[in-house]
Amino acid sequence: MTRSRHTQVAIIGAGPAGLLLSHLLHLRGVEAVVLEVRSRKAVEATVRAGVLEQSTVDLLVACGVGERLLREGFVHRGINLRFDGQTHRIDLHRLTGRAITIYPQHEVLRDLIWTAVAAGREVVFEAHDVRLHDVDTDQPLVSFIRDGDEEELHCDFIAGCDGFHGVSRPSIPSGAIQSFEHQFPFGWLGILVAAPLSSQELIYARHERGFALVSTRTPQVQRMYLQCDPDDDLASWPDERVWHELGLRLETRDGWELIRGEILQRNIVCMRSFVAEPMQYGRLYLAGDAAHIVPPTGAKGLNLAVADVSVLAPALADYFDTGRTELLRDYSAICLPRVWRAQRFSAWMTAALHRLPDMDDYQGRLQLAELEQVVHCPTAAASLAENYAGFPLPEPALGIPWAELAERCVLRPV
Ligand code: RFL
Ligand code: PHB
Repeated sequence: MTRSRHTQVAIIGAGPAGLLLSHLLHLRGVEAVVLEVRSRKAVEATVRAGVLEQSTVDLLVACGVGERLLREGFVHRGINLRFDGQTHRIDLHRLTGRAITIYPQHEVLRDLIWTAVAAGREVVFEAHDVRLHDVDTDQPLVSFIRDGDEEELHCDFIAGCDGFHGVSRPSIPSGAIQSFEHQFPFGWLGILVAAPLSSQELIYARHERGFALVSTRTPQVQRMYLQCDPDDDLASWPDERVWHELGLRLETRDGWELIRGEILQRNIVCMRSFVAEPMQYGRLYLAGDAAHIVPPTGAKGLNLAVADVSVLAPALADYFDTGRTELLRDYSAICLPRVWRAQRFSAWMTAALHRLPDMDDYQGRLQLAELEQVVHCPTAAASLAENYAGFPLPEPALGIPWAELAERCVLRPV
């Protein structure tokens, strides 16, 4: 027999968007159930983002899930741009007063899952065949299979937080949303390495052979990326080729050395930009990668997901508290300017640092001139720094300033 019950908000996906939304709603006394197709173990083991903007850190700390982040995260006050054999530091903190924190995405997820479980909130892992029904009515419904049995979750709203390949966005009739998409003709090979730090701060390198990035996870584990063909097979990237290529692309004239180590994990990701407009349909609200994705060069995806739910949570809570619908109505309109700003910045960083397959020498020189402008012109450096360190979270509508909403959202747990 089909088990049937009701919750206020059905959240599809236990990524950063879904789990943080469920937490923020809980703090405002709104009940939600999270449905996740993968196992808890798989979710907690997925290696993805590493860079958190200041406003992301501030929100996670303010809402009580930032204790380990503050203890174990690494605050970086600058990043390096490397080109033509030279390294140029962009001092994010001096230029913006803000910094970034290196704390892996799966650690954010572990903190959020632990908090949900401790509070007795429901996160259904291995929820299969999730389907959305009647999203354009007042009584939407989500069906799914748990342990072989069908369940139905009646709800007031659905939050589609199931990433780019999820089921939420495809549940919206074609024609009700407009999609903007761009596919880049290259991918990234990402590696996790057991080695000490090669650099105190991230290095974004532009080279004739292609882009390279040196990032970190902990003092003992480093994260690095190499531009590659999106159709490359991992087998075509044996250890020796990876190190050789990283060495060439990161070479400097000042004797800097890349520290090698055992490659613990490797994967290839494709690079795509995408925006769905509006980010809502009927009683379904999309957040995070379900609504928009950016190439990872600007380190913006997770931060955008957090920004979305910082708007969606108070909007839903406002509805349940007062019956007002204005914030929900304006959800997309509030989020999209930030989304497009991140799209522009990510596309710009990507174009400035990558080698296009058909690039000629002239275009290569223009790329170098662009980077020279950034490192030598203070206003250009400030613009990069502002975008990279990130902007304050959006001011939701109804004239309620973000600070006041945040206070209502996080300082009055039920
Ligand atoms: P997620 O993380 O993809 O989570 C979606 C969840 O939904 C589940 N799901 C379903 N559940 C139920 N039913 C279905 N039918 C489902 N289909 C999917 C999935 O299993 C998953 O658990 O989306 P969310 O929450 O929107 O979060 C977005 C971020 O994960 C993403 O934007 C970032 O990882 C992007 N990103 C970075 N962002 C940053 O802000 N800073 C960074 O430094 C950064 N580095 C990166 C990145 C993304 C990368 N890749 C993999 C493209 C580095 C890389 C290499
Ligand atoms: C990462 O550490 O995984 C990382 C850092 C910076 C980026 C993308 C990914 O731009």
